[in-house]
Parts: sequence; C-alpha cells; structure tokens
Amino acid sequence: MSKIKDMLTLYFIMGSQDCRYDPTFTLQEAIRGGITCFQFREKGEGALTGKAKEELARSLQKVCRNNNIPFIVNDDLELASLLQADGIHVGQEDTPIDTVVDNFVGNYIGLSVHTKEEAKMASIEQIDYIGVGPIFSTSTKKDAKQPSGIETIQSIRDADISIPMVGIGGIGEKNAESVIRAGANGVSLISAISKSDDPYKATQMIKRML
Ligand code: 3NM
Repeated sequence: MSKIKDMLTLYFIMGSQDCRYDPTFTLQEAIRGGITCFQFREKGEGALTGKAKEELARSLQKVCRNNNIPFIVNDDLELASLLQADGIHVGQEDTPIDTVVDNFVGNYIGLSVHTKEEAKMASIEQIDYIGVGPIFSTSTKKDAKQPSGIETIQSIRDADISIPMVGIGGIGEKNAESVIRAGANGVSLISAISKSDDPYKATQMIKRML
C-alpha cells in the first residue's frame, strides 16, 4: 500500500479546545495507542491564537517528530510554512486550495469535501487526500453539515475517484470499521480520543477495528 494510504489509517485531529487533558499528553497517549498521522486544528470556541497557538503547535510538532508521525496544520498557511509542517489541510470555505497549492512547500495537501461532486473536483495532481464528512453526527464542529452516512464514501468509490480518502465526523470504535468497509483508506477523528477518559486505551480500541 502507498505511503499516503498507510498514513491515513488512523488520523487524529485536535486542538487545545478539544482536549480533556493537556494537549501534549493527549497526543503522546494517542501516538502510544497507534495513530498514524496528526493534524493540529486550533479552531472554534476557546482556541488559542497568535504566539500561544504557535507555541502549542511547536510543542506538538516536536512530539510528532520524535515519533515519526506526520504533522499536518489545519487551515493556517503561515503557520504551516513557518514550522515547515509535513502537510496542510483546508476546508471548502478556508484558504482557497489554489493559494495553498501555489504556496505550500511541504509534502501533503488535504482538502475537506462533503459530496461526490466536490470530490470529483479535487485534482489528484494537486491534492494528496480528501477528508469526507460528516459521516455521522458530530458535536465537535459547530457548523458541520448534515451527516451523510457511509453512502458518500461508497458513491465516491463507485464513481472511480481514486484519490486517497478518510472519513470524518462522529467516528469512534463502534463505527470505524464500516467507514473502511465503504471504501475509505482511513478514519479521522477528534473527540473519540481527545475527550476520552483514557486517550491511550481509546486509540488502541479504535486501531483494533481497522
Ligand atoms: N470536519 P469528531 S466534521 C473537523 O464534516 C471536522 O468536514 C468535519 O470531530 C467535516 O471526530 C469534523 O469529534 C469534526 O466528530 C470531527
């Protein structure tokens, strides 16, 4: 399997606003439990900004580097470039994808899509993977769209769109396997790990399902 597909298997996303415990500890535990990629998404109510955001990003990046886990920055081209992050991820309403493609020099560019039509428009030459969501209902992203179920993933695969793909939104131990079975290369998730009583155990349980 290709490197990017392996990397997408268990893709953990979080920012300080999502964490029950200290973010650096949470990330360390998630890595110990078996995540394959990390996205720093400092966004929404209570999120850090400016220097505090940068400092947290640097500390999380260090944890990733020490453990050979790719470090992806969500929708902040300046920070991603400053830190020489491994990748950047943007949504449909974030920094325009063309601006990201023209300016980001790291390895991976990810794009969020919500429909098969948006997936069709994602150029495989320019984008390394797509995040498809929300699959199930989520309370983590306040402006998330209506959940689509696994059908969107199936319809993207049925349309022979071969770009690497992860599902997102409301994914946890009980439904992760169904997302993979529908055709995704991996699952991405926030609260199932970041808000768990035991982020290490929660990660391990999800990893076993994949
Ligand atoms: N993007 P949780 S849903 C960040 O639909 C994000 O594009 C989504 O959080 C999308 O795993 C979502 O806690 C939140 O449900 C995912």
